[in-house]
Amino acid sequence: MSDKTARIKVAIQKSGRLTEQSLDLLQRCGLKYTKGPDQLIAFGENMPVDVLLVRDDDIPGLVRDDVCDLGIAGLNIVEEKRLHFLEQEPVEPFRIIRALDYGQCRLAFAYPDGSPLRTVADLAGRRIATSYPSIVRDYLRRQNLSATVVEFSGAVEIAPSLGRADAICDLVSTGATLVANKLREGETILESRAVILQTPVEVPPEKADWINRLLQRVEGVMQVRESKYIMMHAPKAALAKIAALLPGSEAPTVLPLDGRDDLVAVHVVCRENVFWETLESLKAAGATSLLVLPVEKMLA
Ligand code: PRT
Ligand code: ZN
Repeated sequence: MSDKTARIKVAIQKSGRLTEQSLDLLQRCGLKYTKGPDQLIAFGENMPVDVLLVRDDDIPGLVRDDVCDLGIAGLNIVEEKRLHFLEQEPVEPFRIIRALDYGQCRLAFAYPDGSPLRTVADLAGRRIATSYPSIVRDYLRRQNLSATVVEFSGAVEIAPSLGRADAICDLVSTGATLVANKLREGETILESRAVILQTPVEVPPEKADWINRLLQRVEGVMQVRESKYIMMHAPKAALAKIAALLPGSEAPTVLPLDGRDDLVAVHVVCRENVFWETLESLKAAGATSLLVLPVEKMLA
């Protein structure tokens, strides 16, 4: 097999809300890259991994067609395309293998202020503007509702004021866009975040090996983001109580302290964020010299 086919291709968004965090994730997985002259491909220098920079809408198709082995896109786009591809051919077009910790938003209905429409049940026979026609149709079908889906490729929120729709179904994060357009948020039909997709096609072993390594590193990066290393001094008598207060931790390392029979040093990795309240409870339980450190890398 030529070196070219053995390289893993990962599609990510070229320029948009997910770009920076997707590139950051790959860098944290150890990837160093140089961008090609057209800025469409970033070539991995130290791993057999190249990154294709494309519009997010193209990512599910590139992974389905096995042009790319992996892709990172919002679940909203991924689910929309998945339903669309399934309408064409009843085989799963790709595998969604990992939810990531960025790109959070929700796909929700919204109704114009002052409109008699209040819930999904009121949408029977009405027009709904959306950029997610397959997801909305699928939802209406499952709710046994018949309504007209009007497809908009952008600026969905202005459809009601243009007289093009009675309600919309669009992505919301803070809700400010809805408020600015005099719309009231209704039911959420999809909770979304960035996800990793994998080609449905079986990959050769040398490629599979690198894909697994990359995914294991993603796992490590995700865990590290939440994890903290905590160090403290604790009275031996309070060890059990202190251990019980540590959020999401494994068995702590307990070390003797020179010249002290009553005190020990406790070191522990917590796989959850450590809040001030936790530190205060630890202190109240007798812990002293508390130190919380970020974790740089982790490999389970
Ligand atoms: O050019 P390309 O096609 O690649 O980019 P795009 O314009 O289609 O996508 P982009 O960059 O806007 O968003 C990429 C992905 O980010 C989306 O597919 C979602 O998975 C995720 N995401 C997270 C969001 C939002 N939050 C979000 N708030 N995508 C869009 N919005 C929009 C929403 O459509 C609405 O217009 O922001 C507005 C609402 O925001 P709030 O904060 O006012 O509620
Ligand atoms: Zn897009």
